[in-house]
Amino acid sequence: MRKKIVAGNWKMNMDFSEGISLFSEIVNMVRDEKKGDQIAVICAPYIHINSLTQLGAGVVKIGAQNCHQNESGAFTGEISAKMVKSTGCEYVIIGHSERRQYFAETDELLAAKTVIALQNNLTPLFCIGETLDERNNGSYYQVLEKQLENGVFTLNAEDFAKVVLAYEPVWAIGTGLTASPEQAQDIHAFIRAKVEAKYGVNIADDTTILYGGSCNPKNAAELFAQNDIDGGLIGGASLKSRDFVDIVKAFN
Ligand code: 3PY
Repeated sequence: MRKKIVAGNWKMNMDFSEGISLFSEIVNMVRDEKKGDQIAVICAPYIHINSLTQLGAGVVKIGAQNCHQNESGAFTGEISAKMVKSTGCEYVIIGHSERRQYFAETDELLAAKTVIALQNNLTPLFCIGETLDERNNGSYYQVLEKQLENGVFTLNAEDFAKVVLAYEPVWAIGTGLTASPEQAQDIHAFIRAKVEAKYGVNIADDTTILYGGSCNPKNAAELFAQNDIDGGLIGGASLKSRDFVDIVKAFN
């Protein structure tokens, strides 16, 4: 079943007490104000995920922002999918453009992370997106197709059906620029068509595809009203409780 998801990505923000107080505000507001069947998720830094899972009480779900591709071992500073899952967390972002860019994460590595996340019953929020150069030189459809082919289309149909995709144009991340609803819908329809060609119409219809990239309370309703946009992956606006909850409510 296609789901409606609004997932906040706190990135490397919020110390321990700041995280608890922001999250408590979000939970109270979501509990009081949300009307529809949309799912609110906060993808927090690792230090928070266990406490937030307990505080969220299922009203707001928790995700990590990354996991290692190995089950365990001598990887100082890393966290495995199994460890993430053991905190009670349900989601994990894989392939955010900041990880592709600053940590040189390749499609092949991200494919391995997706497999291990699924083996540990985490829902991967798998990100794809083109840079400004790729948008301007017209290669963006090929870039996105390659990210899909090498990152998630290596999965069998049963596993792929558990993945949530997120289209995040790199040129719209942290820049204040947003894809117009038409530009975003065009890409989401393209992604769904690729999923259909690979896995068939039923899986394509059921695939949840989020938009990310400077999504905010002003543009969320118009973006979420597009046929193939099933929610958002929210950066800066997820650091303000009012803004994040207004985006969750943009589906109401
Ligand atoms: C943004 O909107 O800035 C994001 O990167 C969301 O993941």
